[in-house]
Amino acid sequence: MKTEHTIFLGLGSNVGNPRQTLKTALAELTTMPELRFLAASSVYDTLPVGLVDQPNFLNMVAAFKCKATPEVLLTFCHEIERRHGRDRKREERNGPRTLDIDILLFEGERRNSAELTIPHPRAFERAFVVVPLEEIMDSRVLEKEFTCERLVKKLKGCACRSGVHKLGTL
Ligand code: PH2
Ligand code: MG
Ligand code: MG
Repeated sequence: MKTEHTIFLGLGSNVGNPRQTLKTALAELTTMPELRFLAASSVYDTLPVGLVDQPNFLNMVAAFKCKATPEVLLTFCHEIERRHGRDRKREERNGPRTLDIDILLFEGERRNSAELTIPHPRAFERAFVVVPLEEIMDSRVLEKEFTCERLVKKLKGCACRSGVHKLGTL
């Protein structure tokens, strides 16, 4: 039996039918044999960050137990994005997208390559991640640097809490 690691994913969408896309994407993640669903935040309507002239996003965060490596998990995320019409070759940086699935944290693992940086390099400065993440934090122990207390402290230190509005459950 392979070990399971707690992981946190950030989901976002601002093209097409974002609510339906998030719903389907979460269901697709949940049915993967390597992933075991733990918790999902509410859905938030969020002001676009990075490139402001685009529609608001819907964002949420979900936690799973994962038996795959971060690299394999990333290929799953990309495959689900692709199924929802995402074309990475044609898109603008920080621009509109049908579906974005980001690996925010992966218990016990760090990465620093062009393809994959874990913990996610910008996530903890962004209200659209921080606010939903706070909602599903509990006593789950993450990698040493992200024990729950430290993560909560880091999140509390984020000055960027505006521009996100809770819509309710998915
Ligand atoms: N994702 C981005 C860039 N800007 N803004 C919001 N509100 N939500 C996002 O998910 C988002 C963004 C790049 O992935
Ligand atoms: Mg992404
Ligand atoms: Mg992203």
